[in-house]
Amino acid sequence: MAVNKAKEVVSTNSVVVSDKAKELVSTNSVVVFSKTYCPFCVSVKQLLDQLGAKYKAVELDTEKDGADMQSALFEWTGQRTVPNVFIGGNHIGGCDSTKALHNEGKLVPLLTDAGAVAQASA
Ligand SMILES: N[C@@H](CCC(=O)N[C@@H](CS)C(=O)NCC(=O)O)C(=O)O
Repeated sequence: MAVNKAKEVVSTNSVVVSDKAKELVSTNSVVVFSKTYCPFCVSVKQLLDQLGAKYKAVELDTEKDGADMQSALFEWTGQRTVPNVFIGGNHIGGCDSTKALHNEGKLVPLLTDAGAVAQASA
């Protein structure tokens, strides 16, 4: 009985954490799920800073429910690593994918469409 109750709590918690991740993604034009010590995360945040993009960084190593959120992100996106980047509600991927988009000239348009960078004035 106690075991079942514990399972119920764990499963309720993962639903809550999963909803929290989805809420963050739907209410911010850019979200970087990150870890403070991760060099790939630092690199992707530096790129966004250089591009003048507004973004929400969620540092999973300092959040109380960070480990649960990382599991929820894995279930949702199939990606276990950080950074885990979302733009305009869409899953982009990690550092490599974000940089590849930038090298193809596709990152700034995505950021612009999402409202994370100002439109260049004519
Ligand atoms: N190729 C990946 C590398 C990402 C990566 O290896 N991140 C490490 C942290 S530096 C990671 O998530 N390790 C597993 C973990 O922290 O749970 C990318 O481009 O994002």
